[in-house]
Amino acid sequence: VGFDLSDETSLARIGDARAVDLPEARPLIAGATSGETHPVLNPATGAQIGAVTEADAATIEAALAAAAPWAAPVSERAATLRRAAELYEENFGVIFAALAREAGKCLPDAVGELREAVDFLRYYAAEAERIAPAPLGVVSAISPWNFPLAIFTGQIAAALAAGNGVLAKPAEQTPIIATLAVELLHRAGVPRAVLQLLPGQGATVGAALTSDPRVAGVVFTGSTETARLIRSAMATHLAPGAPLIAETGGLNAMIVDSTALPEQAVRDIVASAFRSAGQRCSALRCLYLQEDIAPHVIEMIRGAMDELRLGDPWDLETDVGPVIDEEARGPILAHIEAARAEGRILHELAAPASGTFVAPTLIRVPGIAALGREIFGPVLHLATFRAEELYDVIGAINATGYGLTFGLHSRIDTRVQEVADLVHAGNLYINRNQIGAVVGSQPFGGEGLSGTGPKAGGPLYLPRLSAPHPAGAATQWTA
Ligand code: TXE
Repeated sequence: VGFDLSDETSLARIGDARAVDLPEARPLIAGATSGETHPVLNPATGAQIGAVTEADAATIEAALAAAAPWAAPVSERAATLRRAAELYEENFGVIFAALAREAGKCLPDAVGELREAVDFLRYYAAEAERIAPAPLGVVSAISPWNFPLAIFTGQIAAALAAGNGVLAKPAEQTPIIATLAVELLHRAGVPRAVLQLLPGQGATVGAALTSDPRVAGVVFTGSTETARLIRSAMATHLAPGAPLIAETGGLNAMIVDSTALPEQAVRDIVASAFRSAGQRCSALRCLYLQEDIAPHVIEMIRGAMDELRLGDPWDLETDVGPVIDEEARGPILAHIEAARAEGRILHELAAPASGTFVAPTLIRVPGIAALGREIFGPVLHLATFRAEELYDVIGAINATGYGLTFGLHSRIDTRVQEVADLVHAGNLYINRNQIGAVVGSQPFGGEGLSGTGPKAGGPLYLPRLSAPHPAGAATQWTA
């Protein structure tokens, strides 16, 4: 990737991007558009940073009527996606500016997100060349605001690599980043009828794109509740067997036993729970500490939390930016206040007065069952266990019904093996940072309430978005 936060030239170019103009967010379709225009706000300041024109019913119909699979041969599709990856890299300044201003992303998180986006483009290009998939038809891609570039691009890149047409519906909160990305994909050579962008509300635009019989499949990342709505809309309106790939929330745990290396564990705990202000589906929500090491490790967590800097996402010193909006912040603050009323706060920082910040907070809980649901912010819950309670802890983690990420810090090999076998989770992190995934080498996705699979950035993803090969054509799979 053509930038580096330790390199002077990159830093100068990033500095120049502070005041760069962002495009106006709007439908990008193969036809005329119309719709209402609304302001877009910066979560760190509340200031208006731009505007979005949301797709109305006529625009959605025009996009559905124009939508077409990508007829180009697989080599051309792959080359176009690789060209898009280059354009993403060349335009890092404006991309970082949009991620900071519209999504409140700190620079190191923005760098990680751009890397993941270009990895998805290149990975699915290579996968398409490897398996030569045939398209399903036109696919709807419904994405969230927490990775408004990486998840948005990953969904689209996979569907396009398989030769599908794509109707992309970005989250309400992040239409500008989506507009930037689709402009770059069009500039790389993806035809306008093949990739169309429809910004707007989930209940209107999202619902329309998941309940039209012209749609052959849906890729979705967001809440478990919305995934349920989409599944039932698809069952009523789409062809039988139309695939839904859903990646939803998690209630992620980590177990740290008394043989763990405390420095390493604490570094991983704090990064997983608080980076991106806890707004990652992979983030650690409930930490189980073995009782005999708990006082010492809690002290170390407090110290590491005190090192976190909250503030302007554009400032290189900042570790924790705001949460996405007031609607997201309200329930997180209410959850913290309920814990405070019960005297369960173990540590908390101070948040900047303006913007939608939530101070990183450590809360004592009896166990993961006390969380009930995903708290999508910088809040870490902590429980302790005695050696003989390990199986009860694993049972409680599995009983949440989610199964996205799970971390374990232990130096007993047999325990690592046993716990890894027993815990239901799509992604395991053993003695390492419980953050995200690596496209192509550690594909990402969960089980149970956390999603349908297949894992993003893994070899089963493209086949799910492709027409089944005719019988006997399995030889198209090459190693
Ligand atoms: O999600 P929604 P929200 C979790 C997290 C968060 C909660 C709510 O716990 O607090 O979900 O977030 C579109 N038909 N995650 O409200 O509503 C919507 O417009 C079709 C975890 O942002 O699910 C947006 O584009 N589409 C997560 C997308 O769905 C609909 C990331 C996601 O929004 C729709 C985000 C409908 N009826 C939230 N209603 C993760 N897995 O990382 C909404 N949408």
